[in-house]
Amino acid sequence: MAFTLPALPYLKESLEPFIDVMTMEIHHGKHHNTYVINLNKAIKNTDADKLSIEDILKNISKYPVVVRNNAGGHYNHSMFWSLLSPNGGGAPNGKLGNEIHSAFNSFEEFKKKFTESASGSFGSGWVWLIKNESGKLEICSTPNQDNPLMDIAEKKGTPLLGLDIWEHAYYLKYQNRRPEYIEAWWNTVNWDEASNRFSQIQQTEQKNVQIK
Ligand code: MN3
Repeated sequence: MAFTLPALPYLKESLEPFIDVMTMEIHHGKHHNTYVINLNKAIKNTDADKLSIEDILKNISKYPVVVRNNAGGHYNHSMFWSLLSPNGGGAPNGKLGNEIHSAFNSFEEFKKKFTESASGSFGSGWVWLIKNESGKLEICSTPNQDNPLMDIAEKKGTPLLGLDIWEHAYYLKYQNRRPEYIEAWWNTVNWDEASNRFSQIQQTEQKNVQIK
């Protein structure tokens, strides 16, 4: 089954002024679409053709680099769009809010650390908030289109939030001013979706415990 480009869950102009419509058009319609096309081409008539994107990522060391780049690109961007919202920003409530508070002392402290990591990462890549393998929340970054689900990742875990720091994500509006893009992005974060992801991880863990 071929992978497909997911439709945006909001209008592409609706994230203005934080993320401009031209960037959304090219980032989603061209960059992400190219990852989807190249992923489908790379896995055609291979075993990966029948797998979920998550199952491909978990065993990514078994695949050629073209699959790594494009499977990562497809997963990362699909997640990225779902974690943006015209009604985004603010801080998370509920369980995720509490967990961030206990891991980083405060939401402000978490935001500061995440921003520092995103501003300071060299070159193209992603910054993540993950639930790591020991069940703790952690900030980490990956180069290129890698992500923390990959078996080759330095820090492994399930991503709750991801920020694209490739220049294609911000250059049309912000040029070299990555810190301004990061500051603007916080206003678009869909914390409800991040909280949903957090609950889903907890439910999966509970099911796994019951099966054992
Ligand atoms: Mn991108």
